[in-house]
Amino acid sequence: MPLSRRTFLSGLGSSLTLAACSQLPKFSLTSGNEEYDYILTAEPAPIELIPGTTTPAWCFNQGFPSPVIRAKQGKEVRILFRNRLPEATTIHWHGLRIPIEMDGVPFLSQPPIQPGEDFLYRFTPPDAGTFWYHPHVNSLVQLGKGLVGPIIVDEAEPVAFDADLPLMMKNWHINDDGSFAPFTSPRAAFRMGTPGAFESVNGIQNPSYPVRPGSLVRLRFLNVDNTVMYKVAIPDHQAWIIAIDGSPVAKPIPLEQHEMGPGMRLDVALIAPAESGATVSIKNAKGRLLFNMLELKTEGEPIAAARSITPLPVNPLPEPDLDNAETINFVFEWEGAVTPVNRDGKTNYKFWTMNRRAWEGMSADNIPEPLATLELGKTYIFRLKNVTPHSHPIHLHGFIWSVLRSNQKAFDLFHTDTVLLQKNEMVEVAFVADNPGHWMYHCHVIEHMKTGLMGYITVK
Ligand SMILES: [Cu+2]
Repeated sequence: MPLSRRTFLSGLGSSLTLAACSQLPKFSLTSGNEEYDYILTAEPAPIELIPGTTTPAWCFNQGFPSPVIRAKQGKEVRILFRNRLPEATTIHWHGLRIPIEMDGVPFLSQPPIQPGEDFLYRFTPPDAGTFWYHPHVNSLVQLGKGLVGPIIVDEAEPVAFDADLPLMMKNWHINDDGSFAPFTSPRAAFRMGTPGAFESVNGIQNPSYPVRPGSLVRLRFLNVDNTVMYKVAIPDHQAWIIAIDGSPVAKPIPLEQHEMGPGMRLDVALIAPAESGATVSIKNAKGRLLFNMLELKTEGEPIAAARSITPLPVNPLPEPDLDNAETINFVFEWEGAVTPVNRDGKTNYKFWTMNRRAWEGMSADNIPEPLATLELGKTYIFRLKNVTPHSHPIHLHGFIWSVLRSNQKAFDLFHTDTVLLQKNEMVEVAFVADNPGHWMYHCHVIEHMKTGLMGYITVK
C-alpha cells in the first residue's frame, strides 16, 4: 500500500500552516538528546502522485515530500545518511559553505557511498537561509526519481513569521499510470532538456495551504527539478522577495516575476488577506500566460497584531577585494545542432563545453584537471559568458557569489550560489576563495551537466 500524501496531509489538519514538511519527526542519532541530529535514509518507496496510481519512487525516509532538515546558523548539524538504494550515492548540500569533506561529490570529496553503507555528514552552516540536498551520483535518475529535499538553516537570532512554507517545485517524469517515463533523450539534452509531464509542488498538483488571516507568511520556493525553469508570480497580491538562492537581499524587492532555474531558491514574504476565506493564487508564468501553481487560503483565527515586511539579517559572507581581484573568463558553448556520433556510429553524449572542455561522466578513472586553480584567500571575478542559444543555471559548490553586473539587465548587487545565464548573456560574479578543496562547477540542468557542462575548481 503506497503512502498517500493526501491522507498524510489531511491527517495534519490545520497545523499544516506551519509547513507540511517541517511537521515530519526528527530522528535521534545516538543519545536522543541532540537537537540537530537526523537519520536520513535513501531507499525505494512507492508513492501516490497521480491519485489511484503508484510511482516506484526513490525517497528519503519512505515518502515525498522529503523531510525538511532544519539546522541552525552557527550550530553543528549531524546527519547519519544511510544508503539503502540498489546503487552507490552521495548527498550534496546545495549552497552551504561547508568543508569539502562534507560536500558530497564522489571522488572529489568522498568515495561513493555503496548500497548498505552509512556516512555521517556533520557541519556547521555559517549562513541562514533556504538550501537543499540531493545526491551527486547518477543524478538524472536519482534526482528524477525523487531524491531531493530542503535543508533550512534558521537564523541565529530568530526571525518571526506566522507561517513558513517550503515549496518544492518538480515536474515528475511519469506516465498516466504513475510509471516512470524516460528522464532524457539526446535530442532534448542538447536543447533545454526533458520536462516531466506531472507538475507538482511538494508532490501535489496545485496544492492549497491554509494560512491565518492577516498572518506574515514566508514562502520558500525551491526549484528541485532536473530541467524546468519556473517563473514565480503573485499577480493579485503584494509580495516581496526577501532572499535569493538562500542569501537575504538588502531591502525587500516587490515581486513581479522571478525566474528560477533548476537548483535555485526564492524566499518571498507576504501578509495574508485580513478576511477569512480569501485566496492568494501563486502562478508560474510561461510566456505571457500565467498558470496556477498553488494557492494560500485564509482560515482560522485572524492575527490581531499588525504585521510588516522587514529585511532578513545579512549572512556573514567575506567581502570581496575587488581592487585586487583576478578575473577569469569562462565560456559556455555548445556543439549541437545535430546529434554528434562517434566513429562507430554511436551517439556521443557530449554536447556542451566549459572553456572548450566537456566532462560528461564521473568515475574514478575519469577525473580531468581543474578548470582553474585559485589561491586560498584571494578574490576572484568570474566572467561567465553563455554563447549558446539556451539558458544555464551555473552553480559553484562551496561558495556564494556576489553578482556584479550583466550585459543584459540592471540590478542591485545580490548574492547567489547559482547564476541563471540567459542566451548570449555575460555575467560577472565575485567571491573570496576562502574554502580549500576541489569544488564542482556545473550547469544545474542535469541533462546539460551529464552531457558536458561540468567541471571543477581547485582552491589551495
Ligand atoms: Cu545548462
